[in-house]
Amino acid sequence: MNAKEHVKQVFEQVIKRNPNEPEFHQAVKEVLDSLVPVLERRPEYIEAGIVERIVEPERQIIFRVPWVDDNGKVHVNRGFRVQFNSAIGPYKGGLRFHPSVNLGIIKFLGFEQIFKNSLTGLPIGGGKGGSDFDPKGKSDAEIMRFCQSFMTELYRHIGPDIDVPAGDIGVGAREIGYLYGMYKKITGAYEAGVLTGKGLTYGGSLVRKEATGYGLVYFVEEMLNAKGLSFKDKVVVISGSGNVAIYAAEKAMQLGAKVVAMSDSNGYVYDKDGIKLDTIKQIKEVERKRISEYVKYHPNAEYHEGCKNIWNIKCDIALPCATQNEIDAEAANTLVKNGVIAVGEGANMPSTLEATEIFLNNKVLFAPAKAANAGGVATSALEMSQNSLRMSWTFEEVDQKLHNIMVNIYKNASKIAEEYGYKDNLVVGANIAGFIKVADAMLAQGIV
Ligand code: NDP
Ligand code: 2IT
Repeated sequence: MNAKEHVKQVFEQVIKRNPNEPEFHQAVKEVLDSLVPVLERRPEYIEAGIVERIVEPERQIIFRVPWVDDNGKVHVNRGFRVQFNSAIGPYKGGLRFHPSVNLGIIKFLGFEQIFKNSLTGLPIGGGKGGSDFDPKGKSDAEIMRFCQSFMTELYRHIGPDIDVPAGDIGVGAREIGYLYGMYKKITGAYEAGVLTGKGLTYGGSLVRKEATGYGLVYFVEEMLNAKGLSFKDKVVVISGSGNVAIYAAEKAMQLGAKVVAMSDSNGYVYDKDGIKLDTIKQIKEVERKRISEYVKYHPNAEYHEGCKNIWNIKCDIALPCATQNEIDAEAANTLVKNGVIAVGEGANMPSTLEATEIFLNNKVLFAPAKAANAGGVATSALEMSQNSLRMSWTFEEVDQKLHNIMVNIYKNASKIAEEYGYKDNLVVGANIAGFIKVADAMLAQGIV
């Protein structure tokens, strides 16, 4: 069968079989469209049903998570773990705690994770999980009880050689600590490699906290360097003010850029003299408050309600680091009109399909999420290595490895894009490069 027709049929089946999951459809569409030229060259992938199999999770687990709040009231949330593909390693991917979480969101994230993890060059399969639990406004004790309840079900599905969760939106070092404590208690074994993003006192890796943001900036710097450009003296806008956004800002500033705006889900701050990152860290990492607090410390900065308008700020480099579909066609057109040179996706799928098209058509240097934010999971895999070795590497060692991985991902994605006739299109390059390794492993392992 012809490759185009094959991809079309698989996509129709995905829509039919997974109704009401628009984010999952979107993620699949982008990848499948990129694969046509590979399938034309490699008909054995079609014969072995690789595409039909890769869009179907190996296993999807949905479970009840009951917990009791500080006033004694009972709540019931829903927990998810989608074990998408284990062809090249144990399932690996974060847990997201956010009220918007549903099966379709976890599937889109798990699907993306397959290709991202493959791009790192490390032996990790793709998975994702989470809950519709809202951590905002909850006490530490409530967060702990929720995490413990979540783990009393999740533990039976995970393990250092089976499935290794980590953080994502709403899940950071605090949550990983509570999750790990309960896993250890239930199993009665010190299996440090079952979770990553752990604290440094019990098996965590240096640089994991910084890794996604730093990795994003390393990737974008490489993409800029290839065109004789760099972060130096560039004006940068970063959405979000969570883990990814904060460390993207830190590295961009270290490379000489000026970060002028950051946001949360309520609004954004604009500081034309450059955001003071220590203030953001204090508000977000220590006090867990809203970004609007920033102007109390820096009265010359502006706070604006609503997070979307952050993309109206004129900038050279835009780094969306909050959530999916935060840049739509309108925002993309505004960024282009304002002269944006590069867009680097720190969040997963932050640009809609239309927005991505607009960037590519306007020759904006575009670093797609799967490639550009892979530094987090890559460093998680380095954490797993250190846990297996029962050793820990220095900050410099891990940072150097992370840097090399990001440079390699850039080189592979851009080389493959060019080989297939899509020079400078890193969307196609990343999708193809990520796919081939997984597809070859699936081919070798038979129809399973
Ligand atoms: P955090 O929870 O630390 O921060 C998330 C940030 O994004 C917060 O500022 C949050 O604002 C904002 N945000 C979240 N959801 C929305 C929404 N629906 N609308 C507007 N703003 C929103 O998460 P991370 O920094 O870890 O994750 C950010 C993105 O990066 C996600 O897409 C995640 O999947 C991706 N990612 C994360 C990796 C990691 O290692 N952590 C690795 C690779 C990708 P508020 O506090 O108001 O909710
Ligand atoms: O989207 C992602 O890559 C993550 N949230 C990190 C996953 C991980 O296992 O470190």
